[in-house]
Amino acid sequence: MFRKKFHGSWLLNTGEAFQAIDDAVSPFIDGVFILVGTPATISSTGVLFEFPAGDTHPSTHNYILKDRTHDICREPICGGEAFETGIGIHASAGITFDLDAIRADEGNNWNHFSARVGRDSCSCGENRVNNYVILSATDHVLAVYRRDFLPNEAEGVLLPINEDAKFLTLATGAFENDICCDHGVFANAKLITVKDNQADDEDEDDDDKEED
Ligand SMILES: [Ca+2]
Repeated sequence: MFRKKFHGSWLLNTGEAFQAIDDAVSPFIDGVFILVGTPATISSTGVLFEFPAGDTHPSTHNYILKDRTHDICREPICGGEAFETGIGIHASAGITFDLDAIRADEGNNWNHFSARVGRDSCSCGENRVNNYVILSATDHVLAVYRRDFLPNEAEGVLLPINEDAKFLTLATGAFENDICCDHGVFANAKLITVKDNQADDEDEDDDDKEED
């Protein structure tokens, strides 16, 4: 489900909405989910998140994409700006990363999640998405970023992460149960180090491995 390759059709949920990812496939991805109902399971340990009912939909379109949005032929465009890297999520779906696996692989020398969060230019008029960045412990949610976006809108997000956070979830909800052109984008998504409350030290030890 997490690919650069274009699948090109609707993906209806079958079975469990949350699909845990085997470590042999990727130790950094805890799981993926289609947001078919609320509250929704967002981690392999059973963390539940109460999405608004309007965020749900029986399907998503295409995979969750590395370095592409669902305007598939181009590099990630977020809020009208082009990026080399990013994660594209078509509503209604999400992906959860295993922060302890990233710590074990790369060390724990980062303390924030950073991204340009928004939409590409695909438009079905006033149809909005809700984009989320959710931090969780093994059994409860710790912190949530949420904003709704129209096409071509975006904003910078900087979310502190402490040792209690075991999972990082990126999700795009339908907002009003309509997913036409609901292309959520998390451009330049990274785990970075912020010192003295300044975002001027972007450690290169980012989460690119999450995107493999
Ligand atoms: Ca929508």
